[in-house]
Amino acid sequence: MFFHTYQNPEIIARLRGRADAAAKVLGSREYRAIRGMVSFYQLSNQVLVQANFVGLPDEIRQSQNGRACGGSVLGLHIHTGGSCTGNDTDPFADAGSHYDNTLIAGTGGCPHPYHAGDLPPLFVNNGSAFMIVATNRFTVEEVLGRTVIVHAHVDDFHSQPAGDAGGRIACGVIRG
Ligand SMILES: [Cu+2]
Repeated sequence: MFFHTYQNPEIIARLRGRADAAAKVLGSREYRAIRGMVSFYQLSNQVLVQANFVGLPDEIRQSQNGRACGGSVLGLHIHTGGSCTGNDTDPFADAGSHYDNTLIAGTGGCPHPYHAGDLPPLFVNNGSAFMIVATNRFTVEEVLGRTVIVHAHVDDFHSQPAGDAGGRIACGVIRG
């Protein structure tokens, strides 16, 4: 096999092997159908994040001529907290805010979408979604014990502090 210069042989080789960490992601009480796995692979200078989901809400909008538009786009982030627990208004409140490894007590951190834990959203196809991205914003070691959160709406990659992505509908703790 040969690789074009724009392909990364390290990435292809690692995805064949075992992940260094993964989060088993489950929907909240209102979104019981959601099941997903988000896997993390540490490369030499970046981390591959691979997300696989089924059972996601998928709202099909219609074009002006009545044709079906693309499915839902749902915000996906790593949050700082280590527990998928919460309260009546937010089932995953204890996941905390977006993971930002630049925070020093008493100072402001990075704006959204420049938090370490900010990720591309999930593009839903009939309830399922698949996504791989490379990021150098964190190491696998740093995110162990933190949480992956799926949101009810698209992340606008602009609004502060979290992209106006709506409620938290699924959560999983990242484990090695
Ligand atoms: Cu989030």
